[in-house]
Amino acid sequence: MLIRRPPDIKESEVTDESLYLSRRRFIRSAATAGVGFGLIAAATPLLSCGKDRRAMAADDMGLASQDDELTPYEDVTTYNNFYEFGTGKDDPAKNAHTLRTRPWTVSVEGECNKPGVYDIEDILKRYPAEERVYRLRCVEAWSMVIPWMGFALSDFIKDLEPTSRARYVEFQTLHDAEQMPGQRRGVLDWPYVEGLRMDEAMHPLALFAVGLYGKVLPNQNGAPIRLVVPWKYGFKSIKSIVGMRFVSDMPLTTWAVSAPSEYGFYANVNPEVDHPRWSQARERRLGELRRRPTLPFNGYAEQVAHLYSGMDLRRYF
Ligand SMILES: Nc1nc2c(c(=O)[nH]1)N[C@H]1C(S)=C(S)[C@@H](COP(=O)(O)O)O[C@H]1N2
Ligand SMILES: [Mo]
Repeated sequence: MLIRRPPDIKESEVTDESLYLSRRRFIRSAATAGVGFGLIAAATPLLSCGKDRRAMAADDMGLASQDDELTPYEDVTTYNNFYEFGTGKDDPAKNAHTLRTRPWTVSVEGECNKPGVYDIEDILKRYPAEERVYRLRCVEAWSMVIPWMGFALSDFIKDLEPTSRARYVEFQTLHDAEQMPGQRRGVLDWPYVEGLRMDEAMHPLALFAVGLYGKVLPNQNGAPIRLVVPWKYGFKSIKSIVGMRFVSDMPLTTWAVSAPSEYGFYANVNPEVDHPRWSQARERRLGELRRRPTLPFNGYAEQVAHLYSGMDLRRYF
């Protein structure tokens, strides 16, 4: 198998592993000391030394607002959807230890100039993780605020040089029932597949997450690499990615295939378009009692609404 390094790595750009680790350790200590969002946000410039201007701009846009308290680590890592490990919210935390996250590769195919098989270690070196605090809103009407560690999906995609025929990008989760016992059951068509339109994928808020709370991503949260698309319902944020493909036609995504009347391709968080079986007007932030109103595009309308101007969002839900 051909293992390629990501294109054009300049040695000076490769982040020193110890720097990466020390940045992570710093956030962990801040987080475990029980400090709220304010201090973490204040610490961000320190943590992100050495990152480029593009990433800085994304950071300004990406942070959750001051009203958002971080969801405790315990909740983020024990209340999960990851059907490959069972359909109960506590199943992934109990069962995901069977996933082996090394060695791990992401294979890239389709309409791009740099297809290949990329090793996770090379990816981590080439694209240093920075902290971004994003809300995650599940279609089931609960939400969390998570300090993700990751890098812009657009940085990775640019280096792959998609051709003009690439209109969408498709992502695939590992398909191995031995490591993912939930795949023995036909609850979904395996492997889990998700996709984004190219302009969505290139938006600076779209993140490849490799950690949270300053630590390596726990298996149940999609180790070793997952998508986080904060303005869309959680099911778009596909976990444990092993494949990416640039395509011309809209990908057939797992939930949209499984229940097309309930889950669309776009899946933008929208309080005005209900799920057929429940309202999307409100949400329950984990750890809070009173439900809060759901915000259009999960609160990121200012940054992303223009991507959908002229589209009927009731039809393209
Ligand atoms: N491969 C895969 N990715 C997945 C899922 C899944 O079942 N399998 N569930 C999705 C759903 S419905 C949600 S809400 C988020 C949950 O992410 P979290 O458990 O890290 O909070 O992961 C998404 N990614
Ligand atoms: Mo979800």
